[in-house]
Amino acid sequence: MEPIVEPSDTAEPVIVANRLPVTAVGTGDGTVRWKRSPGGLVSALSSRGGSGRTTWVGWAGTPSQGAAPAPPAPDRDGPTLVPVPISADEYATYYEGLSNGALWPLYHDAVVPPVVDAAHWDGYTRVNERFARAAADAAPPGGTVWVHDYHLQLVPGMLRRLRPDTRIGFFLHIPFPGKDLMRRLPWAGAILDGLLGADLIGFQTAEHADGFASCLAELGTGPPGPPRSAALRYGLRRDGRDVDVGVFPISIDPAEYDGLASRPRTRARAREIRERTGRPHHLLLGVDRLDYTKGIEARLEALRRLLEQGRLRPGEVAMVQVATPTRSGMREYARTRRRVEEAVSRINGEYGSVGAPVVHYLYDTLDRERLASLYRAADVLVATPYRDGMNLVCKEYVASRGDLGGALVLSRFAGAAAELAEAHLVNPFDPADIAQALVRAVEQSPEESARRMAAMRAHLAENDVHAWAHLFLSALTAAPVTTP
Ligand code: ADQ
Repeated sequence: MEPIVEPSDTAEPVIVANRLPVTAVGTGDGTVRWKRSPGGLVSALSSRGGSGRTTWVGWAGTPSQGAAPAPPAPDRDGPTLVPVPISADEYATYYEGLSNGALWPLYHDAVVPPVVDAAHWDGYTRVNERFARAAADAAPPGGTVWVHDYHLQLVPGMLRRLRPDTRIGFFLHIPFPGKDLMRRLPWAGAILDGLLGADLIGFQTAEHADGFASCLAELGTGPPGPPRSAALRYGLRRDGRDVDVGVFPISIDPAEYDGLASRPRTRARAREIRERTGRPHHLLLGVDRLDYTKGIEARLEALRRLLEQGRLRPGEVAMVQVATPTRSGMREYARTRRRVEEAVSRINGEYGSVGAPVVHYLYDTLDRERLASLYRAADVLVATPYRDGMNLVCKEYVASRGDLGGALVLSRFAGAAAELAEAHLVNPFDPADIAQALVRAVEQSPEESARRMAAMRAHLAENDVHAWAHLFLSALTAAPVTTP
């Protein structure tokens, strides 16, 4: 099969993601202000750098009637922004309903039951169609389009029909479930079909890619075959095209956190944090979106047990838990917030004293410099998701520890566990296991800390976000674009 279109000169891809890298915030006087959007995808892609000609298609973050608000003019090196409007009704069906009420819990091992509702699916389909059209309008002839995440799984198939000349990549930031979970979704076949519109489908871990393969085998077009190259995991033919499936663990820009954390001001702040938390021997830290998948309650329960058993003592141990507000209009999120705050109160009620709580809890979004000072201050970062595509927070922590201090307690069910073998790996469903790991982490010698931290930092230095984007885009552009 001969290539019918030469690759475009435009080196940078069109990025299609639910969110633009900025969010429109109403100011009350009818105008909007733009601020950086929360979340891992924005963190990862906005630190890629050198994105002069990138176009970014996405939602501005606030439901609108009619046209989306005009985006800010691009920075000198920033991407051109193409906002996709989403109405209040579509916010309820596409975003809260199908994406976050059905797909998010299902893809995270159904830690809460997914909500199945045909009206949500209709909204999801409609909004995916709108994104596909916007991408089709934005892509140059023979251009590359990189679609992101679970909100937009129908876009590759729709875009392929609109613009068969483009190369289409899809990357899923969250886990992909195996067939036993996926079959709960009445629209599993349509989602698999939508994804197969891509030339390259990327997952965070081999386990997620294998889940996708099991779904194809049982609920889709049949099992995929062997990969076309050693860098990929599976390959298949679809309507006379090659579709590649690969594993591309996302990362961060470690140099950025290394730089931030070693600034004198950050280090001074880190010392101040230790003062303000009562100069504990052991300072534990959790940083998460306040999401039921993140296992915040699991780690609080582990800490409570250690205090109850007297294995850690108030005054000697303190914990900072930063929880970023997220999806706060949804019932499960409100419930999780309540449960987390009850667990914090219970620990402080039982083991804290006036002016000296054990858990310092912030329901807030912090800037990177503040995060870096917390990372630098903490003896142990505790990341205990029940399920997580990757978990960038633990990588940010490692990158911030140029002093080779600190320890990482990490869930086995985070994608990052496949890479950071020197972390203390735990089963987040077992508070006794987390507790045991916390004790090991606080008791490890400085030499042991340094050994583990140096190994994890070496891994990150080789596998940063630039390498991630480069590997994905090279795999995507390696093959000629062909039609049947
Ligand atoms: P998230 O579920 O958002 O990302 P994560 O990977 O940990 O999870 O990224 C969170 C990002 O938000 C980090 O960059 C972190 O610094 C930032 N953040 C968290 N709490 C914050 C706070 N209080 N203030 C400011 N910033 C805060 C999804 C998937 C992950 C996957 C990423 C990227 O669920 O598994 O790693 O996408 O693919």
